Amino acid sequence: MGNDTMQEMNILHTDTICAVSTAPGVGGIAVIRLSGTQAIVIAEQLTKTALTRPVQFCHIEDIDDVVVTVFHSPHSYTGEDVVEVSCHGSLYIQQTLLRQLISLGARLARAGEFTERAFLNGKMDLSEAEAVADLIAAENEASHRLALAQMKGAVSHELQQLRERLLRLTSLLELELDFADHEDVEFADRSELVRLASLIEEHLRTLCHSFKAGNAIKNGIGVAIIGHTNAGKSTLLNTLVGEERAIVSDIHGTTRDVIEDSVVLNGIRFRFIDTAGIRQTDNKIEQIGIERSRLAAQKADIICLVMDATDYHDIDDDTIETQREELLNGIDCSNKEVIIVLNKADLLSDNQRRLHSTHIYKNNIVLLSAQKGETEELKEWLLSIGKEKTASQSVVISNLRHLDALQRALYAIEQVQIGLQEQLSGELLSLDLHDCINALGEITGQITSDEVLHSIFKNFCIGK
Ligand SMILES: Nc1nc2c(ncn2[C@@H]2O[C@H](COP(=O)(O)OP(=O)(O)OP(=O)(O)O)[C@@H](O)[C@H]2O)c(=O)[nH]1
Ligand SMILES: [Mg+2]
Repeated sequence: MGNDTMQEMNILHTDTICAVSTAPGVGGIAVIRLSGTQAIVIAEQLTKTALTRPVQFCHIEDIDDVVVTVFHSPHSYTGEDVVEVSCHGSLYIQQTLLRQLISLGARLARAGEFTERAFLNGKMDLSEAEAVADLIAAENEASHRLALAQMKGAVSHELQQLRERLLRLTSLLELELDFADHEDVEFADRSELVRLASLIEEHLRTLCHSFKAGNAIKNGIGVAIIGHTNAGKSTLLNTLVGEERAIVSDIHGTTRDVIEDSVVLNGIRFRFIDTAGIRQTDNKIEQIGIERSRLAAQKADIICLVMDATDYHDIDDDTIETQREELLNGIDCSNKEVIIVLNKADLLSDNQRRLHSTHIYKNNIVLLSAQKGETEELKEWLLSIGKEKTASQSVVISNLRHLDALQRALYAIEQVQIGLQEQLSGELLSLDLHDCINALGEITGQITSDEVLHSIFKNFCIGK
């Protein structure tokens, strides 16, 4: 976005906004936030007090005793004058104060409008603003750490590095264009251009690749529990999440729909998805359920293939292969981990156990009793996969909008590389180079539209 547009938007945003910034509902304390040119004047009228100190105790007649904190522009979250009124957390007090603020000239803030203003006033770039929403939504250690790093500019810093390399590439190309005007000067050496383009390509590829880890951290790792009817899938789900989420019965075909619940293990979130047992059936509803099981398997990062150990005399390699084919037929498992869970271990005789155990160590098999809550080994296994899936060598991207822009930037730089190979003219190369720079600019918000901004900030909470 150009400077002119920025200024226009700033003018549009000079009205003073207000909102309750604490969670909706009753609490010990609630914070009402005001931001805009009239914030301090309006707060002074509300409290009938001259707000001369940064933090001031005030009595608002017939309503409440409050603490008012004043942040003068530009040293505030939004960059504007900001006032925070901490009142007692009754809904009645919150509503009454908001009504008074509105009657004094403030208007209710839209979702994310405070952060939107912080972005428009240059307090943070767009990727940092988006990380604020992620930080608020973070519910475990890994996603919190990721959002915090992004809010503190990890992605922006990375993009800045890329931008510098791209600008260097642009200036080399421009130099070449200048040379091209003098026919007597030899064509510029392009090896530095090739080297820089390949560095940029590699950098972009690493960032795109990190999305997998970012997504696993932010949205959790999907674990689909798949198997024949009555194998004990729902029992396993209940044991893993520690509550009776799914109905368990000895009737085959009990579960008809997908049931999802998540658990955080060692700071990583796992989304367990119980599914309808797979079998041949004429029942229409059950058929739909089975189709959903397949979809869940397709979408999952990990598949737990649950088998009833008592159904097999000896769990040899062929049996496992047949089961895999039968249950995962047509599902692309190339990017998934499949763990075979041999359930109902408590019903096995010592002899059967011995027979099974020879194969267990060879294949990805966990022998357990879901009913008896024996899931430690399975959890350890899941964790080791989870750690791998959430680990990344580089700064981690976790936002789909960023991934989309990075992929476009990658495509553009690949075009530059092809162009270099084919000895295309500098003019043609610079077109693709600009596409690359523009795509990156969309992430930090240097290039953006109202529409994009609106779609980003509408997902924020009101008051942030
Ligand atoms: N002894 C023993 N019984 C189990 C175990 N796990 C499940 N069961 C029993 O097996 C039966 C089927 O369990 P579910 O968890 O409903 O099986 P499911 O795979 O979800 O079955 P569908 O929903 O029909 O596909 C129930 O009677 C459970 O109590 C186990 O580890 N040991
Ligand atoms: Mg079930």
